[in-house]
Amino acid sequence: MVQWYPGHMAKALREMEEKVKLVDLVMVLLDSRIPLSSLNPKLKSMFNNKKILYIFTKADKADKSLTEKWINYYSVNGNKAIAVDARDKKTVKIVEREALELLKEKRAKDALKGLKPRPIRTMIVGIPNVGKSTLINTLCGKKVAVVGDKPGVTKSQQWTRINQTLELLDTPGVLWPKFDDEKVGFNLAITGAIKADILRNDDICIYFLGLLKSYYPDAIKNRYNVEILDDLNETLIKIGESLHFYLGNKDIDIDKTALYILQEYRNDYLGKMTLDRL
Ligand SMILES: Nc1nc2c(ncn2[C@@H]2O[C@H](COP(=O)(O)OP(=O)(O)O)[C@@H](O)[C@H]2O)c(=O)[nH]1
Ligand SMILES: [Mg+2]
Repeated sequence: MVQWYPGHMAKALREMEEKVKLVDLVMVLLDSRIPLSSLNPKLKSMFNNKKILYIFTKADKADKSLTEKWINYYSVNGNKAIAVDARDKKTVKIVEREALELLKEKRAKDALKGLKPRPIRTMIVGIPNVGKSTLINTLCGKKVAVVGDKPGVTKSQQWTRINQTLELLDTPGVLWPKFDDEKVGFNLAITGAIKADILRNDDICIYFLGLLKSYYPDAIKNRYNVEILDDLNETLIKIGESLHFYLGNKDIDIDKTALYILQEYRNDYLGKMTLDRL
C-alpha cells in the first residue's frame, strides 16, 4: 500500500502534470462500486483542457442500474464515462471507440490542416488498486505492468502502441484518494482500496452494515440468515454467532467476524453492490 505524505503527494502531482502535457486524452479510472469516493478532487484542475474518458473498472462487481446513473453523471462537458471489466479483452475495442469519438473534432481539424492522422496519445490515472496495471496489460495485450499489491518497478516511461488508434504511456499516474470525508475513507476501506491501518475492521464493518441496511437490506439475511437490526453492533455479534466465530469463551471474535464479512463482500459473495449514491 502506498503511503501518502504531503511531500509525496506534491511530487506525484508535479510528475503527473508533466505527463498530462504529453497526452491528448486522460483515462481516469474509477471503481464502479464507489464512483465518487474513488475520484481525486484535484483532478479537475490538473486536466484543465484535456479530454477525459472516465473508465469505471470492476463493473462486474457493481450494481448495474446505479452504474448507468453514474455514467450519465460523468458524461458531461465533452467528457465521457464507460464501465468495463478491465480484465476483459473486449475492453480494448470499447476504449478505442470512445477515444476516437472524444477526439473526433480535433482529428477533423488536423485533417483540414493537412496533418496526417496520428495515434491518440493517452495515459491512465487512478487511486491504488483501481485496476490501472490490469487495464494497461489488457490494452497492451501482454504483461507490461505488475498487477496486485506490489510496488511498481520504477522505469523510464515509454509509449506503447496499442493499435493504429492508440498510444499509451505505460506508467500510470497514481493518485491518492481524498480523505477529508470520513464516509469516503470507509468506502475506500470496504472495497479494499486502502488498507485499514487507520480504521478498525469492526468500525469499517459496522459502517458497511449501515449502508446495507439502507441500500441492500436482504444481502446479510440471504448470506448469514441474520436480520440487520437497528443495533448494528448487535447485528455483527449475531453474524459472528451464526459463523461460530467464538473466542475461547462464549464471546464472539468481533474482529474476525468483521474482517470475514468485508472479505466476503470484496470477493463478491454478498452480491453486486454500489456504495456511492447520487
Ligand atoms: N473483478 C475485477 N477485478 C479487477 C478489475 N480490474 C482490476 N481488478 C483486480 O483488482 C486488483 C488490483 O488491480 P491492479 O491492476 O493491480 O490495480 P492498480 O493498483 O490500480 O494497478 C487486482 O486483483 C485485479 O485483478 C475488474 O475490472 N474487475
Ligand atoms: Mg499497479
